[in-house]
Amino acid sequence: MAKEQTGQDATRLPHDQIEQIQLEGIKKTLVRCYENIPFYKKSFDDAGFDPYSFSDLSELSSAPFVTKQDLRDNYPYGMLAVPMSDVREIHMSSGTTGIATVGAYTNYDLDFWADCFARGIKFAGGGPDDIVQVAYGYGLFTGGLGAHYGAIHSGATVIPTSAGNTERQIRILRDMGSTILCCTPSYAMHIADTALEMGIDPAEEFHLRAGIHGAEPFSDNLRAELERKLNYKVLDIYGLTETGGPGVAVECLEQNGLHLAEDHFFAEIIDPSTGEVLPEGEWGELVITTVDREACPVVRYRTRDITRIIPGDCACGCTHRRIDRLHGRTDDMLIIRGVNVFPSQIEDVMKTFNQVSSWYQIEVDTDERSLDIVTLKAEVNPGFDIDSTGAIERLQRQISARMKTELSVGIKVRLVEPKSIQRSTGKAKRVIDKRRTIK
Ligand code: DLL
Repeated sequence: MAKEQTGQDATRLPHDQIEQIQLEGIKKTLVRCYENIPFYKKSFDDAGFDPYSFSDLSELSSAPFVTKQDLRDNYPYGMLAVPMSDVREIHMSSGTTGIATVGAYTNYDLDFWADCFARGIKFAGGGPDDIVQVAYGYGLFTGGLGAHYGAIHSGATVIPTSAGNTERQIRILRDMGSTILCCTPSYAMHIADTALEMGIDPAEEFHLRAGIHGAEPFSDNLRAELERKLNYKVLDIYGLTETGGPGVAVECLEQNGLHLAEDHFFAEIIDPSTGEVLPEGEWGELVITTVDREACPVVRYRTRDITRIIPGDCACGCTHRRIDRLHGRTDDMLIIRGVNVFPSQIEDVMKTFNQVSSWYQIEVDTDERSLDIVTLKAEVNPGFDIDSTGAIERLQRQISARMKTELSVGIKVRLVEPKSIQRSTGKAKRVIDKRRTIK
């Protein structure tokens, strides 16, 4: 039987047509939120925002924001805009730092979610001839099923390995001829390193054309290393549980920013301290309004993620605007003696030293004067002779000096043996903030 083919290509619509879709969709979304979700009724009324008179996208900036805390306060079903009988599937954020946030989907929501992820597969040149191995975790996390539905939607064959069982994962990659790997970038690195340890050269023995990696920030240098080790193209995919999971934006082969799925998500960049909308090109916090999400629409959701809208058109021909690769979240930003630094920037500088592997953690603590002390703990590569006299100290000093030149921050560097930092099959834990621990 012929595999499913998707219909019209939404990624090539003229931009004024996309804006028309956004206007019509958001008009309905505002009214549906106001009439069906008591939280929005109160917050619009309190802000004096009239959803019925909305007639231009620029007016959205006068609507109030919604935050993760608002979603938590309305746990579990307070943000539903449809009757439960219309809900087909529910996902949740991990909730490790508080009450989980709930994301529900109608049939329509599931369809467009699949389509958004499938855009990434198509950007990678994928389709019915591809085998997509999904090594994101299946379950409440949106990565596994989002990639799964996307692969089916693109017409490809899907192998739902889920995260973990890395040796089996590697055998499947080699034996089944998987051409697209979907997982977090840190897990892709773990797969590559483990394969090499097993005596399998993934660049030679895997058949990958692309990796669709997201759910955590990763530097350009880490991307380059993945591409070298796995002999494929890495495309970055972005999304979050609160807006329906992966597929809000995804890179094309130009690797020059992530195309928003603007027919489903309206993006604004704001100054996180004032809430003011920033002009195109400026870095700030991404705020998302869902255009047509039925079960859990969000109006001006503050993602806390830092990016910018990239001005201009993309050579790939996709007409949807791009966001830049994410540096990190406002919550992850380190302020070291007044200088703002994201962990991925530290990673980028660290990765310019080929003696150092991709496994690192950043420890933040305070000294007796309450000043922040940041230590980069990073593994050396297996070939590096950790015992040779003075070599480690020399390298540590060099890395530290380069951090100072490139990022203007003082970072202590502690190099450790290979495999001494815990591996993760999902999102890697890069920052250990000891300041937040009660001693
Ligand atoms: O991480 C959804 C996802 C799954 C995205 C698979 C991509 C691939 P959450 O667990 O709710 O959802 O976490 C969302 O992860 O606010 C960002 O801070 C971060 N994040 C997601 N994608 C990227 C990315 C999924 N490409 C939070 N680059 C978001 C950097 C990312 N950070």
